[in-house]
Order: sequence, then structure tokens, then C-alpha cells
Amino acid sequence: MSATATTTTTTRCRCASNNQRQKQQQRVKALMMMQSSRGRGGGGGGRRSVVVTRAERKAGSTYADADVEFWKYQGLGNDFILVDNRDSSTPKISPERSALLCDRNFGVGADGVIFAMPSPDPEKFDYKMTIYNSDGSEPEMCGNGIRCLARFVSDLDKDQRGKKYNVSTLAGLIVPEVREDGQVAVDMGTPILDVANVPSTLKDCETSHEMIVDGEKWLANAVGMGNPHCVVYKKANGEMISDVYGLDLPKIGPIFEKHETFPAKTNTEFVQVVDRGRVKMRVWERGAGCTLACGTGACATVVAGVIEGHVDRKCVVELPGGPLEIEWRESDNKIIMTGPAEPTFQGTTALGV
Ligand code: ZDP
Repeated sequence: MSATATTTTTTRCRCASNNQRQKQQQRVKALMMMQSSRGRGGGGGGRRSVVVTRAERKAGSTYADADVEFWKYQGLGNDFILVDNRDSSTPKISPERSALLCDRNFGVGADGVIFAMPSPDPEKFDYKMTIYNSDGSEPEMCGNGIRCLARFVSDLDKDQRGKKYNVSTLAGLIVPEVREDGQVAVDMGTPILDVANVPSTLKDCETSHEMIVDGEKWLANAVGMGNPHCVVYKKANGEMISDVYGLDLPKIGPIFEKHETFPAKTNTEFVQVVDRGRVKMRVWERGAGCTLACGTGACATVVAGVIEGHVDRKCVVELPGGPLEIEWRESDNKIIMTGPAEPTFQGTTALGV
């Protein structure tokens, strides 16, 4: 292990760069304009005016006259708006309105919106999970989110602790279990190490490959967890990252996210090795920016760390929001992620938000 690599200024997590903030504000303002053009509040038989986007109007959606009850949950500070959608196979909130709801000033504030959907095939699945990132995009999977979903349905139905849920996701079957101690242990399935299916155009997933970002050469591993991940432990000159909190994430994060070698864009994890059983990690998420934790990212971090020989198969990933226990089992190649998921508050969307 050669000299260590640090770059520019220290930045606090979740600090969003100005232009990202401005873009978000423009998006929110557009939606608010749409709202005010429809007039606010009740009158006319108690039907509330809501933001109905062009897409919804075109699709003739059923969103129009629903104000929606929601719960707020978080897993290590990665926070989500949870909606009980088990009575309909259509998410009750559109991607656009989800982006508005996720805004921390103009909405409720969250990293995403998660819907507990009815099972597409009761033989195989108990429920389906649909998620929208805070920018309204729909990812294939989310680790902290599926722990929150399991805890959510367990709380709603007052289920026994120790119950496992077979959940259908765009990444396939995922099996969370709400344990006696309240922690949620998740069978995340097996990592995708066929580079085309990550998807990435890096040479392969067998080792790290050079990526030039903001004029610097980094070594990155492509790992799929249903959603794409780019995991960075060191610079191309072999310097290991020695201080993840020294990295300017709002500056380099968006460049990694949209890098040409990841055609579906990517989540990017920056990792500092503490020892073979513990790493520190900060993440710049696709469609959500700087978050306090990323569960699929923590899984990808350990997979890349094992491939590169930096860590053991059982490893604690310390995130800004707290630690996640990750085990990449040799016996069946599956990844088990264990961590918390807690409710914070409940509410109802109002006045068309
Ligand atoms: O793949 C993506 O677009 C992610 N932003 C999805 C959310 C991932 C999450 N943070 C996680 O914990 O895996 C919820």
C-alpha cells in the first residue's frame, strides 16, 4: 500500500453544490407555478386542487384528486417518504410530485419516495417495492430503503418480529427480515460482476480500471447491486484514499455520476480503509446527490474491497449516518446487509403537494 491520496477542501455531507441547489429550485418553482395556476385549497365540494403534470394529464392518471397519507422513515439518515400503496398497482404519487415532496424546503424533505405495492405474483412475493429518487428518477433497488419498507409493513400490520418478506424489485427478489432486536437483516442477493449488466463500459469487474475525473486519474471498480455502483479506493498512481472527508464530493460526485463509462449513470462510493474489517465510506448517489448512507453502495464497497484484496468478506462500512454490517458469503455468494430502520413521523400531503 503506497502513499495516501487526499484532495481539496473538507465538505460536510448532504452539502449540495450551489448549481445543484439552483437546478432543484427551478424544478420546484416550475411545479409550484403549475400548482398556483390551478388555484389553492378547498372549495367546490372539498376536492383539493393538486399538481397534475402534463405527463399525468396525458396519461389520464388517477392521481388527480388524492391527497396522500405518508410515513417518514430513515435508515442511517438516508430518509424516505413511505406510502402504503397495497390497494393499487399504480403509485399514488407521480415521479414529478415525488421530486417536489423530497425537496427539503418546498416539500416534506427526503432522499426518495418508496411505495409498498401489491405483490405482482403472490406465489413468489409478499409485496413489490417501487422507489423514486429525490430527482424523480426510478432506480432498480435501494438498500436502506428496503429495510425501511420491511419495518414499515411490519409496523402497519403489527407483524411478529423475525418475519421475512419476499419483496419484488426491479433488481429481482430481495428478502428483508425485521429481527427481534429491531435491526433489519437483508438477503441482497448476489452481486452483478458481469460488467455489461452493471451496466458499465469499463473493461471488466475483475479488477479496478482507470477513470479520469476532473483532470485526476482514479482507479474504480464497477459493481452491480441491481443498480450501478462505481467504487473508488485509490488514485491511479496507487495512492489509497486516506481521508474521505477531505474529498470535494459536490465537485467530483456529479462528474463520476454522469461519466461516459456508466451509461445508466452511477452511484459512486469513496472508500478509506481503516482495517481489513472496517472501512469509512462517503457516497454521491445517482439521482439524489450526497446522502448520509447508501445500502447498495455499502454492499458494492465490500465486494470491490474483497476483489481488490483490501478487506475481508465480513466488514463494517462506516457511513456519515452510521455503520452497516456487510457479509459477502462464500457459501452461496449472497450478500447480507444488516442495519437500522426507524419511523420518524406521519403526515398527509396537502394542497396539491
Ligand atoms: O441507484 C440509485 O439511483 C440510488 N440513488 C438508489 C437509492 C439507493 C439507496 N440510497 C440505497 O440505500 O441503496 C436507497
